[in-house]
Amino acid sequence: MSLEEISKAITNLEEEKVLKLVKEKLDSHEDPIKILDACRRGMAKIGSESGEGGTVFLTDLIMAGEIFKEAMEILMPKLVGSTTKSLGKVIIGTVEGDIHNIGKDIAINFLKAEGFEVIDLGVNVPAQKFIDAIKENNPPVVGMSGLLTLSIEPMKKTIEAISNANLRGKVKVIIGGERTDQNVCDYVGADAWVNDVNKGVKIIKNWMEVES
Ligand code: B12
Repeated sequence: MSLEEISKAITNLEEEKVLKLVKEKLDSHEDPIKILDACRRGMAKIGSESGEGGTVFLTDLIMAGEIFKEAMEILMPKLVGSTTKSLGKVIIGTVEGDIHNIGKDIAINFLKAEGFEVIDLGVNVPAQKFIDAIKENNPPVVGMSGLLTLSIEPMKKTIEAISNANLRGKVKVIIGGERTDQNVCDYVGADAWVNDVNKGVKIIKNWMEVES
């Protein structure tokens, strides 16, 4: 059984098969980092098939995220202490007043699958919480999710608060959610906007100078 089968099973959303193969590979003393990489490849593939003109649906992305999470739960204890190099930290939260988390969580799962360390601030996140998290974690990238028209002002307010705390020069800000576009991006003062996770991962990799 090859590691490629794990990648394929993720792309095909074969939950039980993925978990069985991950356990089998661990039992046969496969390097957990290689197993993780196989999971990542599967996530990258299904992610690349989503978005505009893609053949993968939202429910598939959610499912892939869930399968990845479960595989990680099995792998994590074996990975602790091994040398998986994080590609960098990303802080993500849904802005104040907004409780939509489906898109945020998909983005988080896909960024984790790529190897980023993601700090999830949750939903309805006040500006101060973003600021505290930036001070504490020093991430190069901050992601804000928002699906409501009413989320635009809190995004602007949060980015202004980050500037007022003299932290704006230290972080790139990406906003996501179906309601975002270039006008919203300019208005709130973000560096980039996305309404599809695949583009978001590419932009963040580009910022962190990670080869795609
Ligand atoms: C599911 C849903 C809900 C669920 C949320 C469940 C949950 N746990 O998230 C529930 C029922 C709770 C809900 C509540 C409400 N909702 Co609602 N909801 C939706 C719905 C149907 C789908 C949203 C969704 O999950 N989309 C799928 C995800 C995957 O897409 P996405 O968020 O855009 O994310 C993708 C990308 O944008 C990107 N992404 C997203 N975030 C980020 C962040 C970063 C950093 C990156 C890199 C990428 C990224 O990655 C994702 C994958 O590609 C939309 C309809 C729609 N067309 O969007 C309405 C919608 C967003 N809701 C709406 C409204 C009005 C509400 C309510 C105010 C309703 C009410 N009267 O109570 C409340 C809001 C309460 C609040 N304070 O937030 C409106 C907003 C209208 C507007 N323009 O403001 C919409 C558009 C429906 C409509 N047509 O009226 N909602």
